[in-house]
Amino acid sequence: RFLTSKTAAIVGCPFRCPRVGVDQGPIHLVEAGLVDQLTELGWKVNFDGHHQFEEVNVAADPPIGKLKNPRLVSKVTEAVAKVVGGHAKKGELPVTLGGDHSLAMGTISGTLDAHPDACVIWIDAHADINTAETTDSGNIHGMPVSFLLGLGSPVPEFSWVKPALKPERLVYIGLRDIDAGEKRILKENNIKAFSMHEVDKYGIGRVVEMALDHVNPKRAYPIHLSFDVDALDPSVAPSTGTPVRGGLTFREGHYICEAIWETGLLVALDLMEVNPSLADAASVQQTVTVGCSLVRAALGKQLVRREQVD
Ligand code: 6HN
Ligand code: MN
Ligand code: MN
Ligand code: MN
Repeated sequence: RFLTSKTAAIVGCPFRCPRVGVDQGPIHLVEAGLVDQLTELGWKVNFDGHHQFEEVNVAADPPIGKLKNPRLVSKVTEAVAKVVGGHAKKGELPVTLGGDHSLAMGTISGTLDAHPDACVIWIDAHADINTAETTDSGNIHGMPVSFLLGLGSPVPEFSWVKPALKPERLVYIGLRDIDAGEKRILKENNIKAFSMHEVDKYGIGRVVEMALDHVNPKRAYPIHLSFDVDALDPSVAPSTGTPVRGGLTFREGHYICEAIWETGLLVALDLMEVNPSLADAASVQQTVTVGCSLVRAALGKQLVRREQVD
């Protein structure tokens, strides 16, 4: 409804932090044939090579407070915001492949620039909502949501990030590893989260429905889906930086993507934290294959339905 044509713009972001350097995740996803797979689904696919990031000298980027590589992350995510926002304004569907989940600071900023009333559905084992004050690790991939909401004391390096996301337009599914400070932030800001406990209790079908009812009660707002592959169980997606056991099954992950596609409201997709350097070849292939499959599901791969079988 919000897209002007069936065009998907692949934004490959080979970027990872704190380990500075190239992250092969997005490159593997494209090499596995993602562009052809989406073309087969009827999309015009716009992909002109992976995003080239400006180099920031590590020596010139010491921590600010606890934040690691702040200047690099800020520059990269600001560039991504412009690219994603540009595609979204043209009525295309940006599909960002990562890479570090800090990238979502950029992708969601870009989406909200083009679609100010968009809501965010964040699929993750983690809440990624630490502030500069609450973070233990100093890794900015654990913090993008707080920047988007404007929580915590402002970090001047990130002054380009507008606090454009409202807490009631955000919902989580898949959580199971939340820091104490994050728990407090979720509570204080009344942010809705469906952890694995709720997935077990209600089933994924009800959970997705409740999540949509919360964040998008009239099914009127555009949807940004940010999917961290570590939401899936490590037996399903092993090649990722911070795996946590007890995650979503293969089908639960796909169901989320399919159900969001069915709303007709998807305007942006992130597939994040695919990290091939962290595992053996078979695990990498498994994770990359699942990643491509999730993107296809979110972009409308039709399943054979009961009513079509009967
Ligand atoms: N991710 N809460 C931890 C931290 O370092 O702040 C883990 C964050 C993981 C982030 O997986 O995108
Ligand atoms: Mn990361
Ligand atoms: Mn994440
Ligand atoms: Mn995560």
